Amino acid sequence: MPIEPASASPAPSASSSVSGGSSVSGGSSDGATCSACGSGAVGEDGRCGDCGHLAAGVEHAEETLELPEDPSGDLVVHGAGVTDRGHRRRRNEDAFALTRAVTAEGTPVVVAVVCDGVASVPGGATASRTACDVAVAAGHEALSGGQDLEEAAATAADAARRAVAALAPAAGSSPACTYVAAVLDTERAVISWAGDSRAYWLSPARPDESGVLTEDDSWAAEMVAAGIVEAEDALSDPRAHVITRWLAADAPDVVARHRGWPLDDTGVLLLCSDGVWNHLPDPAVLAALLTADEGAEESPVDVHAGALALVDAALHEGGHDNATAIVLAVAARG
Ligand SMILES: [Mn+2]
Ligand SMILES: [Zn+2]
Repeated sequence: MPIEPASASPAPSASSSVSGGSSVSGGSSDGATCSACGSGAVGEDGRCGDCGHLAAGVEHAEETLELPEDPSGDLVVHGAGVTDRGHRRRRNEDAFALTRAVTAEGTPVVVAVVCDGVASVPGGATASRTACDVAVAAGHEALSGGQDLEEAAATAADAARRAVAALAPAAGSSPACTYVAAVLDTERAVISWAGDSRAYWLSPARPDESGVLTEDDSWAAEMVAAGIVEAEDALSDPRAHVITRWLAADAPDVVARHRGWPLDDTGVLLLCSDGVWNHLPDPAVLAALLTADEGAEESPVDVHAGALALVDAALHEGGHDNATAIVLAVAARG
């Protein structure tokens, strides 16, 4: 079993915690044994027939989620995630998880993770799938055990780090991935990251209030932050997208960074891999791709259509990389 904590406690099945359903295609692990429950067979759709767990390397997958009845609040969270292999890469080494958890006090919480497997070493798809599964399992356990959002976010990121590090063979290169996660209730989110997958705050009604919540762990971002290179020059440098932090056995300084963010009902939290933001780095452009949900007046945007639109826009721009987006909208309960 390559997955350290998940072998003892299977990751919560995404399909059991979604209300809007899910779909997936092009699984490359058809016929394999499920890495989460250890007994089910992975079907043509990339999912375990027993527990619903999503295998690594799935070409295209979608999930939707709505936060369950919140006894204390008048806000609700709608979420949707989409990942796609893109047009140029042989397989999808991105992965995502979108799940619902409950705190010790009974408050519903969303735990969402996007990881991007590093393509230059083998095992990127396994690294990203492992990090997502282990992070949500550890995050759920931490929340039900009494940890607050900040503590649970740190617990999840650290569990993911250790699990990906444990994938490393005795000799040779270590499977690696980036990590960006959000642990949120209807009032605030804690964002965690290592690498260049990003979190954005998007305001469809006021696009100029949209912005990036994470700082890339990349050559370009570090050169600009240090005042060594101008932003325009940094991004055209061949080293621009070399990441400076990641999850792996051989990663330097792999403690994820964390940032708190207050939520209100006017905006949307986006988690995405660089396959989306490389094509569409401008937060206002991303916000403009989200559309109002005509059918559900309680959500500021149609989260499923929004996640699909973001990934489709990246594919339309060339789709050079795997592309993944999770859209989380907080809304006043209707
Ligand atoms: Mn990528
Ligand atoms: Zn299974």
